[in-house]
Amino acid sequence: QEYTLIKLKVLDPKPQALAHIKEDIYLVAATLRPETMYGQTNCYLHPDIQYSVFYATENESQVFVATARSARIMSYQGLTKENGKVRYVAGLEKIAGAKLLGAPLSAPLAKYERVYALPMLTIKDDKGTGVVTSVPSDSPDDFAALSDLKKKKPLREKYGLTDEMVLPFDPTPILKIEGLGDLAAVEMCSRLKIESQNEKDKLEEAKKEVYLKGFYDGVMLVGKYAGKKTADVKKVIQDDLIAEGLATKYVEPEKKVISRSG
Ligand code: ZZB
Repeated sequence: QEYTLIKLKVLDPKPQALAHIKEDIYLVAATLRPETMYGQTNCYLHPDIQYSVFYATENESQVFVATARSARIMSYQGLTKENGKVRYVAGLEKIAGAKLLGAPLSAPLAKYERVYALPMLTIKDDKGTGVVTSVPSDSPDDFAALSDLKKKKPLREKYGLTDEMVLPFDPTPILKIEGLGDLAAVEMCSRLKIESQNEKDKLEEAKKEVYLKGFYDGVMLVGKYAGKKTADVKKVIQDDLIAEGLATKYVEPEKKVISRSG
């Protein structure tokens, strides 16, 4: 499975644990939906997942944050200096997501200049990079997690987040899906009366519906390719992002499990 690896640059003031690093630092998120990057409102980390901070690119001029598992995979895809080797920033082979929450980020193509790293409790540590970029207009999981944070001040406080990191960010219309409108994930969450990010089954159903329709037949409303179908712009937007150094490719190896659903 080939993903686009979106690079969200960590801005100042950096989280304390990363403040001493001189290279540019990126949270890297794997997605199959590069055309939705216009709708990013934040990035998600799991507070309890351990992330690795490591040198990336051939000349080690950049630092990536992702799970150790995905760092290892990246090292076999030319994303580190030496094939099969991951060089960690000293002392940062493992750092809990919690310590990176509230980090200000620059998200490629997003209308918000500055977004923040926020917690999501349903992130899996064995999929992608464990970093999930958030598009609440078109991803029901993302909308549910953002809504939880907006509704619950104690949840924000628990993770040391200020209101400014959460409240100003609303789902933005970026593509239109017939029958679901221009905020498909919001629409599905409302139809299925989804109240929180923990409603796994309903969210799965919402995701299926939005994916099925949005992946191919959505029509772009914003950006350079407005008016075109999502299926037709996916690849060009990926190419554009890569050409600008804002993304790269990432291939997730097949799981060694025989599964019919894939
Ligand atoms: C942006 C985006 C925009 C996403 C959207 C989805 C949607 P899949 O297709 O099942 O492989 N994701 C990536 N890694 C993780 C993880 N470790 N834990 C939880 N979620 C993760 O799922 C790939 C999508 O799941 C990725 O694409 C990412 O969110 C998330 F409009 O990135 B996506 C209807 C979905 N819409």
